[in-house]
Amino acid sequence: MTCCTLALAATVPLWRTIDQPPALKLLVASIGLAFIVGELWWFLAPHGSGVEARQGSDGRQEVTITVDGGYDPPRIRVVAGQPLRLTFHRIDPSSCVAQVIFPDFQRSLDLPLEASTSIDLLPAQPGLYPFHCGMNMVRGMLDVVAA
Ligand SMILES: [Cu+2]
Repeated sequence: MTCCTLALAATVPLWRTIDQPPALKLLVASIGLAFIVGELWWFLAPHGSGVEARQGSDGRQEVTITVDGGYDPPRIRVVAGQPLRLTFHRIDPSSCVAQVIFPDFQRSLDLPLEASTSIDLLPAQPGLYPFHCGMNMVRGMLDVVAA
């Protein structure tokens, strides 16, 4: 009995291809592609044109950013050539966001939990200046425009 069961198993393939109509293949591939594009858009595309910095005292631009799973607002529009003060208010306990790095300014800032911490920058040239957490997972963008 055992011999026949084994013989049968050998003749029936474990995996066989069931041919599907081309339209169905195309549909499944399209849905997959749509998900890939959507994911790239979600993680990489700029969302909105950014929040404008407010004018503080003595000609300084000021923005407060809430750190909670991400930077809110994630994109900040500031004017070139004017001093900028960014205040981070961290309410996210994750150690991931305990530090924020500004690679183009060669500056970093430690963010204590449940506190507001400020950094002063001088965005001299227009351009896009990303900032991110210590592990480059949480990201924000400074959009510096000409005065
Ligand atoms: Cu991180």
